Amino acid sequence: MTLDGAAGELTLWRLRMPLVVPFETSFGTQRDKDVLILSINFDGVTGWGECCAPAEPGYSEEYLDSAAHVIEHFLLPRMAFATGGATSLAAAFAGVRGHHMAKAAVEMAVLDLELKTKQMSFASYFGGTRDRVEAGVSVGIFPSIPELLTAIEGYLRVGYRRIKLKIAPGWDLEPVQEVRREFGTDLPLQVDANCAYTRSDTRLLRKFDDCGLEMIEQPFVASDMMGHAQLAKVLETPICLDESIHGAHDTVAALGQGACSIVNIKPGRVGGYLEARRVAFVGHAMGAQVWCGGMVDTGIARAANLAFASLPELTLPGDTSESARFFEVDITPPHQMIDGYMPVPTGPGIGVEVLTENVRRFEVEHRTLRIPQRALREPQRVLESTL
Ligand code: OSB
Ligand code: MG
Repeated sequence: MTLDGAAGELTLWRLRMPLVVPFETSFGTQRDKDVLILSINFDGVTGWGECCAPAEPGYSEEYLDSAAHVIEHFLLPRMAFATGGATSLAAAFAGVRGHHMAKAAVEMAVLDLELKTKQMSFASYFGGTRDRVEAGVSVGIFPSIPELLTAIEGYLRVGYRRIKLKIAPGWDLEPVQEVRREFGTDLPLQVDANCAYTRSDTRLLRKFDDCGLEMIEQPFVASDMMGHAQLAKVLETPICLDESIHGAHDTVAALGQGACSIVNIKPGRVGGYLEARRVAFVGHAMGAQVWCGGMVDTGIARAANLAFASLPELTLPGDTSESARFFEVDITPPHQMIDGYMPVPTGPGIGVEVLTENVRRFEVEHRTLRIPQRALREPQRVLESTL
């Protein structure tokens, strides 16, 4: 698929979708999902992409409006040079540093478009080998321990096979110990600190070694590779990195210096599914365990993530939950768990239909942009004028 030779159109949609319950993490409480999705229409086919950048720059530097700006002003003009389709986007976008979530959203839409025309699913394109993946759930911080236990009981009752607890100073050892007491030592349990601790908390973090956790995710700030490497030497609990890993090179560096033994791969954070696959391959080759994270995704990114999670290199259950974990009404038919597993979509592209009436229902605004004709006809001139 090439985007030259005919007119293409890209629409940026900003939606606000209510969450079924507030989601609290160490960087704040989320009550709605503000999300940027994009559709690319080309020759009668529509490809959909979702940007995982949250409304505010709390998880990383990127946020919804920064992503929309970068897509409109810097990525869209360069799309015309991606004449080899999705696999050529990285080279076309190379002059724009960072902004992985913005780039990933465009890549998802182009891949969806391309694979729909080829009648191929994301999972088969990626090399997925499973038709279902274990369902895991990320559980936020609660106002009290009884409320946390009630929420977990509900997740276990519907079939989740792995629980991840968000932790932060003041909400860490005690809730984890209470969860263990209530649900036993066989429950696959892990914690995610979202960068909330520092090296001076090492003594506290060592106490998690008695809790039988599968891993502790991102205890320190993203840039503190050395801190994580030193922590790993004194913890029995394996360290998983999320915010620190921006691509395959970071993965090699983190694993090479012993900063982690597990990687949470979020395709948006690393710039797209193609780079996410490289992270999975290199991580697996270096002996790490890798799994697919989530960003409170709508049915679009959830579909693509399930396809990614079906790769054989992804050896641990991910934050691959049902749509109902976050949304009563989604913008695709809901992804539903069956016996503790999430089915991997099999249809062309992302493999799920986008319900445009629901997109309209949650729409805050949209903006349709033409993939510039001048760019399509005279790529070299536009390339020179945009660099
Ligand atoms: O750190 O994994 C994280 C959600 C938003 C931002 C960061 C994280 C999360 C989650 C949610 O843990 C995972 C999900 O979407 O189920
Ligand atoms: Mg995380």
